[in-house]
Amino acid sequence: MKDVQRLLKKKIPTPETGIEIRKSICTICDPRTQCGLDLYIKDGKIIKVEGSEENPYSKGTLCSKGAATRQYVYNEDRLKTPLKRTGPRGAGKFEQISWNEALETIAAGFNDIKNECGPESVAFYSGYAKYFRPYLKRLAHSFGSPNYISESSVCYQATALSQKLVFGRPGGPDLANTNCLLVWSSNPFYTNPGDARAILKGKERGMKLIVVDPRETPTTAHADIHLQVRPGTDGALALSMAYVIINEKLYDQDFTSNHTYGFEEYKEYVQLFTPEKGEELTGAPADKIRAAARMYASFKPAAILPSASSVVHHTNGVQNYRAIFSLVGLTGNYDIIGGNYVKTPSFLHRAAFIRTREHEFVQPKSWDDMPPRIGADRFPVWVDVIDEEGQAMQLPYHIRSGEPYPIKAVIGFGLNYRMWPDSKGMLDSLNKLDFFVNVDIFMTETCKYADIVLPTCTSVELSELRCYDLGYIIYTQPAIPPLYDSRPAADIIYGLANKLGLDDSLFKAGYEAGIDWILEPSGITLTELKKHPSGMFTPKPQQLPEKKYLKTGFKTPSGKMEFKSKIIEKYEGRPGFEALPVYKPPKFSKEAAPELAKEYPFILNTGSRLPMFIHTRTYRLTWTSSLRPNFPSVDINSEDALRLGIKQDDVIRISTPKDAIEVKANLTQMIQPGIIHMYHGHPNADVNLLFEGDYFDPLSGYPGFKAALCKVEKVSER
Ligand SMILES: Nc1nc2c(c(=O)[nH]1)N[C@H]1C(S)=C(S)[C@@H](COP(=O)(O)OP(=O)(O)OC[C@H]3O[C@@H](n4cnc5c(=O)[nH]c(N)nc54)[C@H](O)[C@@H]3O)O[C@H]1N2
Ligand SMILES: Nc1nc2c(c(=O)[nH]1)N[C@H]1C(S)=C(S)[C@@H](COP(=O)(O)OP(=O)(O)OC[C@H]3O[C@@H](n4cnc5c(=O)[nH]c(N)nc54)[C@H](O)[C@@H]3O)O[C@H]1N2
Ligand SMILES: [Mo]
Repeated sequence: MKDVQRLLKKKIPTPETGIEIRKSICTICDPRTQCGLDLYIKDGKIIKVEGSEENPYSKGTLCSKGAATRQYVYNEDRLKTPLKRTGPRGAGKFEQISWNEALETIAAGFNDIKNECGPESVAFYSGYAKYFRPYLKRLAHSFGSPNYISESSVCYQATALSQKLVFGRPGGPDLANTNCLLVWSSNPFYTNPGDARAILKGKERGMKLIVVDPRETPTTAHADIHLQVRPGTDGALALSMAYVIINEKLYDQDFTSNHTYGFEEYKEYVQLFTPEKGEELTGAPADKIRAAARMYASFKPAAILPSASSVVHHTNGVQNYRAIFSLVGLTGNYDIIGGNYVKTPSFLHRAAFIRTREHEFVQPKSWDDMPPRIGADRFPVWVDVIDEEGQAMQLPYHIRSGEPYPIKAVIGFGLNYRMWPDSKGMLDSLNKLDFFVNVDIFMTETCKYADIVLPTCTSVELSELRCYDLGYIIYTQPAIPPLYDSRPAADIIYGLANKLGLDDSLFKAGYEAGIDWILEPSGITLTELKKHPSGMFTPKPQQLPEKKYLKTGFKTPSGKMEFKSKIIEKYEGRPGFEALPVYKPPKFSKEAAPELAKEYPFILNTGSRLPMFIHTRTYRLTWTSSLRPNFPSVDINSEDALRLGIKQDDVIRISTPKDAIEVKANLTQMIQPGIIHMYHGHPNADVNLLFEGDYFDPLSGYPGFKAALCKVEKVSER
């Protein structure tokens, strides 16, 4: 074989082979991972993908999803051109149209609605993708609509809400410096490789690890103590740990005396939760509760790693998380190195230790100058605490009721109706709209119901700004041009701003000028960033002192850390609005609904992540789906399966009072007997059909995805 051919076969980048390496980031997972990519390009095509050694976060590693980048980018489901619906909604009949026609039709439709009903009648939605959100939110507000909403209304925001109620400013776990990590309902070995690496490193230096999880997972396998609770009982566990910490005088008395509000009432309430009571309520043994409380309170500094989803996907989620975060204050671990340390986000919730004007960019108008956001009437605490967005879970109700004003049009960037509880109800609501536009990379089921569908492209086909918590910043360059006639989401947003005729100087200045404007206070420019295709460390990282509250106080109504919430106090009397972090079992549980539990004896827990899937995104990739060939399936404990005569891959029916689905059984020891677990979002077996749309937490509006009741019957042998 000739030399060049051999080099070509091995995909070696040289001038002779014409193969070159371009840098990018993988955003199939979003937003905390963003692993660096080395893309081998030949004749404008990606022929090979590797993790980039230069990226200080991922250091050359990639997970199964990132390794399948080529299947994601070159997928046959990719949308190729803008489309206009010609058949009935859902039929998938479209005709190709030009970008100009598409954007003009959308702009004319939105402006008509604005003139007839007001700008608030158009909602701007983002699915799980993140990079374009600042521009989308500005578009909504600049248009005059308060209704920028996103998937974060079922992810992260309620965790933030709980922390903000307690501390004002959320503090993330300082994984690199902690001596005791309490992982409360997360499984980073499947969901966040960076955190998993930090846990392994921590273990090497002797860090203690406590994990609260109803299942056995790779994370619990590393734990010194695994507290295996029943789903949704986390509040009781936290209060029980507080009982031990307070009564054994392991708490930080200086902090509780000088910097907190409501400690005496909290202390009194906690007395109801002896470890024995804790065991009865949660299923975790009293001795382990005692041991965990002592360990967390004694090994300093200690940090809590929360989840964006598991604890808040409950009808009592915010109260449970308030009880959990109260432990951080109780033990004096708030805003210290190695504890839950407060970092100011620079861009898209990540802290690169630079000052930016992101907030001014995304919030060009004050909320007071716009009509109330979606969900404002039902979720006043959300409006008081969450600055970012409306409560997207209320979108279907708002569309159906037309109250307090009609919603006539929605433009979704990655809208997937199966994300909502009562997914069928969500689809019915979308079908009531006058005008529905969806932007996606792929022709999804939801796109089939849209009036106009716009094709966008993947991270390797565009330029985006990202920050990493380790003080690193990158502005990516396209490794290949956008495929077919697709466009980066930001281009679509800027194009639409233009066609809508918005009088907005930052939109008129263009995408890159906007980013430079955002970055200006940091002194970093895009010109500089472009010289570093793999990104760069922040030249002069901002110093962040510990205990910033000593100078500024807490950003809460009392100016202190609040065991008792003054914000919730305003609404006391409404069911679920108790100022103390009061524990209640999930609304549909044996404890709270014993009659229902007789007919529906299993706990239904959904959406625990699998390493190869990310919501609905990677089902279509051959490599990732081959790692889980019997998918979709539902997890059932082997003992329960034996009792019900169910074998691996038999078809079983899961029913709730709302609906039923049929799906293959996956026998496992990972979950406890009496619990059924199912992944969400699969078109062939959509578990979100089984949830009532109003099965939610009254404080946050989050659905009780992690604990409802169901029954299980065998349908057929495999
Ligand atoms: N591979 C992959 N990674 C992902 C995602 C993905 O889809 N795939 N999604 C991303 C997103 S959007 C999110 S929000 C994060 C979620 O990230 P994680 O929170 O780390 O992941 P989950 O698997 O949702 O939940 C973690 C654990 O919570 C446990 N759990 C379930 N119910 C309860 C409960 O009531 N109490 C307690 N204490 N634990 C409970 C589950 O058993 C599970 O092991 O992952 C992100 N990363
Ligand atoms: N039962 C149950 N339901 C759940 C959960 C659960 O645990 N249980 N978890 C909830 C949580 S925490 C989350 S975060 C949500 C996630 O739910 P979704 O937001 O629905 O998540 P995805 O399927 O990742 O993304 C939606 C769409 O965005 C498209 N997309 C990807 N990248 C881009 C892009 O750059 N631009 C555009 N325009 N589109 C893009 C994808 O192709 C996909 O069609 O699901 C929630 N739903
Ligand atoms: Mo999420």
